[in-house]
Amino acid sequence: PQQHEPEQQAQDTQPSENRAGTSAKDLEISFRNHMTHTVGRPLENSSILDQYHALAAVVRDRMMDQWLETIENYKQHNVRVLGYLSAEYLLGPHLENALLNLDLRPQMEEALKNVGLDLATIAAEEPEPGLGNGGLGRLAACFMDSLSTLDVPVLGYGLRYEFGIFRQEIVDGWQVEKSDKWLQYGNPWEIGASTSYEVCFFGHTETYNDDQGLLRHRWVPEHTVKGIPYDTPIPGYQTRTVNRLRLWKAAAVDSFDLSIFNSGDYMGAVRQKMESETISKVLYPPDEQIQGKRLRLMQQYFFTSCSLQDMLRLHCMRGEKLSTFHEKWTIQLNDTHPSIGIPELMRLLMDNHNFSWDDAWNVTQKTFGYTNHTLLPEALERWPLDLFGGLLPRHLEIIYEINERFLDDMRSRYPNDDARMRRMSIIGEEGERSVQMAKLAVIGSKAINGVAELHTQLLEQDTLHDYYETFPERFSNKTNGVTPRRWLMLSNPCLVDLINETIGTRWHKDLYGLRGLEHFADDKNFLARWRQAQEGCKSSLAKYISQNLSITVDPASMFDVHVKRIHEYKRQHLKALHILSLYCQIKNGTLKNPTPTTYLFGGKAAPSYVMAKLMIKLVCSVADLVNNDPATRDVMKVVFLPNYSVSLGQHIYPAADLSEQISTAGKEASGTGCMKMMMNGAVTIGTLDGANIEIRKECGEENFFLFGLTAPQIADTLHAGYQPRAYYERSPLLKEVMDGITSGRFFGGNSATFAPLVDNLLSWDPFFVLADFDSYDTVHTQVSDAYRDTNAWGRMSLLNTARSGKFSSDRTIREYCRDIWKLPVG
Ligand code: GPQ
Repeated sequence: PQQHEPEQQAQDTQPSENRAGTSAKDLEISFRNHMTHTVGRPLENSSILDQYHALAAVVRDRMMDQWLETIENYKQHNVRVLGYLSAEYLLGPHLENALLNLDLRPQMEEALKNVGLDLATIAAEEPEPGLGNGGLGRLAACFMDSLSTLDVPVLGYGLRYEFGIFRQEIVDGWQVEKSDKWLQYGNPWEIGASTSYEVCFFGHTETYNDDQGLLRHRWVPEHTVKGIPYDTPIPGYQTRTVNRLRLWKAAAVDSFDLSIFNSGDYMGAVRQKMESETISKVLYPPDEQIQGKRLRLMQQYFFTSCSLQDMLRLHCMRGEKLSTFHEKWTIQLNDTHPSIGIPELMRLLMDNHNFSWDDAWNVTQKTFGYTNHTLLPEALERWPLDLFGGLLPRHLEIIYEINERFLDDMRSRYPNDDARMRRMSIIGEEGERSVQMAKLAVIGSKAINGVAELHTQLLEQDTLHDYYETFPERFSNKTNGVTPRRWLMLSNPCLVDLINETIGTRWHKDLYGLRGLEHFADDKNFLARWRQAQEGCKSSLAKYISQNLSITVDPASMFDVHVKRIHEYKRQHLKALHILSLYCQIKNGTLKNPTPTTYLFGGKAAPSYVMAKLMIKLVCSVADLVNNDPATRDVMKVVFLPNYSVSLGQHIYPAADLSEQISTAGKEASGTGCMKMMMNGAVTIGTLDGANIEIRKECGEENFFLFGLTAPQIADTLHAGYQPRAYYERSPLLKEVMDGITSGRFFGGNSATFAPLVDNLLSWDPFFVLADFDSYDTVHTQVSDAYRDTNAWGRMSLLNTARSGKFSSDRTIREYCRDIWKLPVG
């Protein structure tokens, strides 16, 4: 068969070969081969882990030709390339995704069956590379999938953390963190490379006269580490493009090591080595909460500097002059974490390549684009000047110069406006003086974007208003998306079979194609099959819950899902309070015939975020209460699923009936879990926040459950002086719940544990939980009623999937390519 022939037909019989002509027999031979030559174990005596490694090697083999071809192709055509810089990539397991994208799955299943093995069992052995915290890292992973699928030349750059996001265990309702040793048995998906770069820290700067007698600056650093690249191939779906994700590991510089070694200080040399390696040791787990730790800034500078040095080298290798760098490269900053790249590129061009300031700035400012992912003030990165200047003295000098030149320009645009100059300065003067990275990123970038319509509006009108007023043309919105390959095709095969059978497979690469399903919205037979597929997913999750948590949940009950990082602004406690209110109403007989519901929670709390950990404990305590009370346990179950991750997400999303997106309006930049659930046919209950607004617009307001204050109403309430206690006094339901927690009545007399949480809500409630409670309760009643009408609910569910086309990351990437990166899309 031709390799480039478009594949549009649904496949009802399993082909003996895939599109590239690979047969099950080929794969079996290759598997046996790798078992012997790569793993070195007889198949009969192999462990599942051995089998996984042999299998991964088989799949990797199939990518290598395409990977080399892709790189060769970029070289030959001297194409413009995107450098995507992100401190996080939450990739999820590779194996099954690669099989899907390479179109090898049926053949591989058959090959394994022929040797008596089961693909799913082996795939479950793969440790998940959890090199990210949540939405931001997962977005980077979805983008990589779409970039390859759309044949866009990209090099993804990041950090190869030895320990990814911690593994979460729940002990007596409390989160306990365990280290994530994802590399302990080796990583078959990465390929070492021979290049390496040096990255410096500390020391001082000095001026000197060069050969021509010109005054120049240089950095005399104190400490140097080496960056070693590890490449992960990223295959596109049904294309030959395999792009590269290059992650840096920190190591000691050999010569440095050796000098101490030669002086006889062996232990000192080893300590140096260990200290160097610390830089890429562990991912910082706080999400949207800065801690200002020096090691974190070292991580950021380390991977950004390696990546820039790599791009400059590749540029020169193509025979190009550095003055054309911005023509051949465009660099996207995934939040401010890599924004140190702006002064770093300036430094490399000026100090190492003799550029003048103006020439260096011209290249730099035309190279970078900056994506902002949050409006929360506590999440906007700022570094104390002392810390920053101590670690990166030359960069601080460059930042001062960028700032001075920028403010000079602003002073001429806005004469006599000192307040504005203070607001626009990169150096924050309130409290401890600091470098404000978002401002640096805005000033040093050609393009700035938010990640959902409302978020971009708020950036423009509020957080970055001064800059927007000055350069409106640099700002744009790029609503997030998620890859339908992993989040629908891979995670929900039953539903996907039904969809393929009904409307064909065109939607795999153009998700708007799902609109074809709308024709079946009133077809009762079709809706019955739709429901059947969903029930299959729910039964499978119920089995997982029963096996892992010994809780029995009814697959026929409504699955009401709230999974995401635990954060006050995401309001898991609002939902917990609501469940308690239902509990009270069932107990006192005011709620007669409740809709049986399973309330699912999942998510990690930053280890240092005390309130978030208390929210987990609250959910688990509520679970203990309602799951064990004979009055409620048959109609409601509450489950906290430990260690929420990409692979667990793949299991949960297809089983969701109701998607909880209940953040305080104006706080969730976008949200992406909402999109995954929508694609899988969940109906959303949500506030007018982030991408919810666009989801509601796409699916129709009649297919979305809206509640809560809007962002302007929140602002007004705050302005008028928000008094949460007034809501408590006014709502008997809320009062009963809060009093029940305070008195210890719900929790075996324990009144102390949740006192900080209740006090916080009653006296401050920064995220308007009490203000939104009644509205949330009212709409939940509507949800419960709606769920009882099976056909009406099925219709809503179907229409949510059918209208989820906008939320493919393919659409998002097309927009970035068109508006910011100026890259052609395949
Ligand atoms: N997001 Cl700043 C994170 O996951 N981590 C972060 O540190 C920051 C943002 C999320 C954000 O909360 C979500 O609303 C977005 O959907 C997501 O980034 C991707 O843009």
